[in-house]
Amino acid sequence: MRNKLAKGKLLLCSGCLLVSAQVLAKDKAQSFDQYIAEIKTEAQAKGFDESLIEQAFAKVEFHQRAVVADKNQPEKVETLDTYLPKRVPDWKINRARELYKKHSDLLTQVGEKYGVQPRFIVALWGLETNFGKYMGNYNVISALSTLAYEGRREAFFKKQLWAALEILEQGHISVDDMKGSWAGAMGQNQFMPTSFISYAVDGDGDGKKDIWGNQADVFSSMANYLKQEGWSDELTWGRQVKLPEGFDLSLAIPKNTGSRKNWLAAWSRTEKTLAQWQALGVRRVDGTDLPNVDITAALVFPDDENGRVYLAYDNYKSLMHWNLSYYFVSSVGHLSDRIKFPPIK
Ligand SMILES: [Ca+2]
Repeated sequence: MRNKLAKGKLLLCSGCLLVSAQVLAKDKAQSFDQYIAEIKTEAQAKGFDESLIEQAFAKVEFHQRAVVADKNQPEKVETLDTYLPKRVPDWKINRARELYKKHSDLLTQVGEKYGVQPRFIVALWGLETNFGKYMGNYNVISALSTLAYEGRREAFFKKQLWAALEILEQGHISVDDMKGSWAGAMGQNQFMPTSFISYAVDGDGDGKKDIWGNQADVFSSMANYLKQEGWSDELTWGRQVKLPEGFDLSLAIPKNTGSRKNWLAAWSRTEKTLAQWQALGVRRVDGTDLPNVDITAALVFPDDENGRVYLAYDNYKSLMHWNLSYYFVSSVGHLSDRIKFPPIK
């Protein structure tokens, strides 16, 4: 009898929990709907056409996974020596070289127009989406709405939403085909909507900037990004170097500068000519002299002074604008070097 009662209580209790979980889920859904209603009003106030707004938000959904992914970005527990072989494995190098060859006419044309060596376009393409294979399957309006609603970076994601509406308004893509990552990075080059507005171009001249499906648009948009951010095809990205014993480590950019602004300030404070670095005892990783060219470079430690050391050339700054991450930039540089050597026949 006592057992039965206890069991009955337990059942009743789990029933209560189930009901309250459903109520919570419903509350959450309702408040997301309310949030979308507010967003739509705000979009109207910004001057977007009412039918465009209705169409854009017609199938909007709250993506629980987007929020979970945003809160669980992996912490870095690697060094560049363990990271690079995983991020730039041999198969990816081979694939990059194959695709470089396959698209060489288009790449040469785009590279000359924008002044960007094609190997960097292919390297970025490979690292962002495995050469267009993994663009993300989230509806961008839903992903951005979810992240704005979640609130941790509401202002940022609302800005991305307005940019996404502008892209739809300009007719470059339909709402249903506007797919991206959980964070709203879109297409084969993973441009956030504001980057699309700033850098995307119509490479094939059909009137649309289609970074999802048109190869000329994808390559041209990437090259245009780099060019707008100061790229020079007379330089490479940087090179791995060796430091002499007792080297003054304060000559390098500190590891964690906290922001792009601080990082650029540290660059300006520490950059020197290659001749000056040579005089300080810095050498190529094989021990030979640095190139005898009149350019400046800054010293970076993606891990710390015991890890890999690089002399970074001005183009490194353009790549750090694309993604403020030493690991990302090192991967792009490394892959681009492997596309260059040995020469593709
Ligand atoms: Ca186009």
